[in-house]
Amino acid sequence: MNSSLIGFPRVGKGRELKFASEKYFRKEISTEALEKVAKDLRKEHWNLQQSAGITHIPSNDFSYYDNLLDVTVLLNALPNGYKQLGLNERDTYFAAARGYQGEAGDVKALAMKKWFNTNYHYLVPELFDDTEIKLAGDKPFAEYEEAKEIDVLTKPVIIGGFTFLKLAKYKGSKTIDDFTDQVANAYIAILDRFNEQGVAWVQFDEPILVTDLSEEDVALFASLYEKVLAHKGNVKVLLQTYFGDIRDSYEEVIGLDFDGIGLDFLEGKQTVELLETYGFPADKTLFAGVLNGKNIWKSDYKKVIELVKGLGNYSNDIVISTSCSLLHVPYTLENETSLPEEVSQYFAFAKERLQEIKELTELIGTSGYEEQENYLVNQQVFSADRVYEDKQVQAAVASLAKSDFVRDVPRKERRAIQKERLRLGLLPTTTIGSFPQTKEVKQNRSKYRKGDISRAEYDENIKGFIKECIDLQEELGLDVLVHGESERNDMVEFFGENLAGYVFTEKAWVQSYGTRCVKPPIIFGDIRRENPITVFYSEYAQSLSDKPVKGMLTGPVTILNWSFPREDISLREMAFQIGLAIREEVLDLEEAGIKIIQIDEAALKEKLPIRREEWASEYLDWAIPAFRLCHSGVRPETQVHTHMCYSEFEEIVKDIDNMDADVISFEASRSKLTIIDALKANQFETEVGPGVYDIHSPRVPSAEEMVAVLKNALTKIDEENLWINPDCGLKTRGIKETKESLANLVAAAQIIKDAISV
Ligand code: THG
Ligand code: ZN
Repeated sequence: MNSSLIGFPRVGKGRELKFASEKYFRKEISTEALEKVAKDLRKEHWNLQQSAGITHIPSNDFSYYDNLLDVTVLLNALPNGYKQLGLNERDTYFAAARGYQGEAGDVKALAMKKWFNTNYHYLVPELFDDTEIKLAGDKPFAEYEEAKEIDVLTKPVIIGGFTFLKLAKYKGSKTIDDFTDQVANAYIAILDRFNEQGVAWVQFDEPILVTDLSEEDVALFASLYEKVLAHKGNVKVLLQTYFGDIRDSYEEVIGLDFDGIGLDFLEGKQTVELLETYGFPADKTLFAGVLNGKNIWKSDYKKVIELVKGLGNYSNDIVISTSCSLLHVPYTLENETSLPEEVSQYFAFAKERLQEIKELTELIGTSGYEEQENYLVNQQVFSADRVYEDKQVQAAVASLAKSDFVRDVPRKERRAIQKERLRLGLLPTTTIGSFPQTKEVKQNRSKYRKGDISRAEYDENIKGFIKECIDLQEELGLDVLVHGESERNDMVEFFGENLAGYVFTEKAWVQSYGTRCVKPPIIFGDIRRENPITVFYSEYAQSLSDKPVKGMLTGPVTILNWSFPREDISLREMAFQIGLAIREEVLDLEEAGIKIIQIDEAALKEKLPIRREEWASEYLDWAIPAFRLCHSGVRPETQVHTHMCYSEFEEIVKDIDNMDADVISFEASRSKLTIIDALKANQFETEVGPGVYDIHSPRVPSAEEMVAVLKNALTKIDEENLWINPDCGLKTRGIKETKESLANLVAAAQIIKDAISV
């Protein structure tokens, strides 16, 4: 049986690409040195897939920053603002990705958004009226040749024209229809080049097909591909979808001249039903996404083989594949030295998933596969009991009552009590929580981890960082302070490490955006808080200042969404278990004298179902209560904050308000301020801090530009309700740019306050 991969992690098993790129950004290495690292990684990854016997090995899944940005460049659609800097090709690309501030000019980065329901972020293409879309790059063709040179015949992978058009922002008066022909012609030119190269299969990724589409959308999709496929020549075209089923377009899709159709049988709830209802064309290959590309648990061979055999009812030309790109899982379990065997035996990361594919393709073709060694070994893992239960936690979740989700005093009344207690005045300034993770901060953690310093020394150092952080904020004149989070690697990993029921890894990195990676902890059993987690640090920080210092926690939905979840209990059950643990921490912080407690739900929207009809029933109906569970036990005078990243929560504004926080801060600077209109339209009650500058870019914003953002915000938000803050935590920034940016922020606040008071 043939096998296909949709994409492979590109950052490298030791995050080589990350470190090389960051050195390049700091001008420590040359373009050639960066390219060498990239080329070596591609080679290693292709060889690995080839030795696992994968028949459809992807190329062009590599990217220096983001695959959608690659397509934007390939289609000549990079905004002029970047081209006009006059930098070389690579640096123009990075300017679009990261923003640029230097001799050549000053431009912001493209907006960044979540890639469907993952923790990966893409850069949003911007189409202007004078954008001329045409084939303008060489990357996919060059990477095909590069692989061919080492005797790997690959399947080039490109994000498809429809997904590109649907995810783009239209900056002028032209709309999607005005660009469709240009896009079709560009993809025809792409296919021409592949024909010249003798490429056998090309994969066009169209994940947007798993979202709710209108009839017009589907018609546009169909007309686009009718044009493109008429020119495919000898190249076979695979339409690849993932992250769900394509219920709105399946009927049209099977009528188009694709040679292969890639469907997701794991997240696609209705995929089998679609095959059952409409059949699958005999002249096409079914690329069956049956192995999880997003989670790290071993595949159950019995289930996979039965699924694939069942698909034989619809097609006798099946290629087995992962459900989505393996970009979303870590590279290999081999990197883990301290996971006990009774834990690691359950896991398969990207490299181990390859091995599974290899074994499965062999087993599926073998009669009596149930007696084969590989099958038996796999089944042993699934038949043995896994020890992970905590009956007490299970009982606590089972006995939750309505009142456990409600604060005693309604928000409007709490507000007066809190104003009286905190006396912050109009337009308070604050930050989201983390401060720059300097070399010293990172060294402290790694020294402690290696056993080079004792816990006492470690904590002494942390106290030093906290003191520096508080002093800095006092100097800057911020109103509500934070302790800076120098004890945390990542806002979720940190809690994972401090909660029973979690296991965590050493090097299981997953790319989040650009060079940034996360190491999601793994929910292995029932979750319980065994000891206070943050109280020591928050209490110390508060002792250093008369101003309020926020206690900083991560909320249950975000902890869940940024972990690898269990597959044997529901997300709801896990969220409530984590909610109970965070609730205990909240109450301990309050007891320790912390007056403001921030519970971040940075990733609240991440697992919002892609299909609107499932929003409430499958998600919001437990996600919002899980957050409320954390803070419903505090006294009315304790102010609860929350924070959300990459917001785009216009459509769930009511649900956000219903989290019943007192204050929320969110990202609003890279994307437009449309969210503010939505707040007004929905009579949003929670006080708000729409971020006044983009922290994901090293660029220092001027006070004037923040004043403009604030003036705009004040046209829609009552001054009594407005907070002033950056749009996210500062951990990825350098100290120098942070000081400058925050000084400008405080200055901007003063300018606005002065303007209001006259
Ligand atoms: N944590 C997790 N997911 C996230 C964020 C987070 N997703 C969205 C948002 N924040 C943006 N993503 C990141 C991801 C990683 C980093 C910053 C923002 C980051 N990572 C360090 C790096 O790659 O160098 C590694 C962290 C470490 O040293 O432990 O800075 O905050 N889960
Ligand atoms: Zn954020």
